[in-house]
Amino acid sequence: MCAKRLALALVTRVARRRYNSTSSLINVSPAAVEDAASLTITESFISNSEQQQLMKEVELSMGRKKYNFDHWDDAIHGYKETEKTEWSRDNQPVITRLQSAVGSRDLLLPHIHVLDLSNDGYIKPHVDSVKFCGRIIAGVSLLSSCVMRLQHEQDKHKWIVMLLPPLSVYIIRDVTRYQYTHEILADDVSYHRGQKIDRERRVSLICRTKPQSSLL
Ligand SMILES: O=C(O)CCC(=O)C(=O)O
Repeated sequence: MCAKRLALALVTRVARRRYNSTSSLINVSPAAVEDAASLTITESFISNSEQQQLMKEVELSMGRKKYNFDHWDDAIHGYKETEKTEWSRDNQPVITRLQSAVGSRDLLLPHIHVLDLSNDGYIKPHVDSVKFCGRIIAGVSLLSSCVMRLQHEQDKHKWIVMLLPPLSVYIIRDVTRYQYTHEILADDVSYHRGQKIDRERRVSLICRTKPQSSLL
């Protein structure tokens, strides 16, 4: 086997191993196998009681905000959100665990983005702006499962579908972050491996790295 093919075989094997432990959660088109090595899902990243404790604080922080359904063209439909830098003593350990999974403190944006999607909310395909965030995004899912779909912007044969159960964390880096769009599917099209995934209210706690330009 020539060196190039050997390298490709190794990368593919590493990619398979990276998502094998959660392979039932990730469905990857053959063309995207290599790229899928740049993302992970960890189930039961938090416990049920941590989820309950976090939700108490999230509810308090959201106050009386209402879900936003305003404009058909918005990237997100049926959501409310806030950004938090301060967490209660009970919840700080989970937040620190999430931040440590992403990287060292000085690489991270200081706030956690809390995004609350109503049961009929969804996020349209988008690539996050490199102006506002860097090469890694990680999200803990609370309350409901949902399906996240990634689609390569130039190559329609490259797609990745992830089932995100509550209590799990996903991490998306580099190639899947910059070259793929990501979206959270609406309930009526929320399928994973042919199985309907019922969407209810879902809250995510999202940690991002700083824009690369700010690290230079
Ligand atoms: O709620 C999530 O986990 C994804 C949010 C998202 O698409 C984003 O922050 O760009």
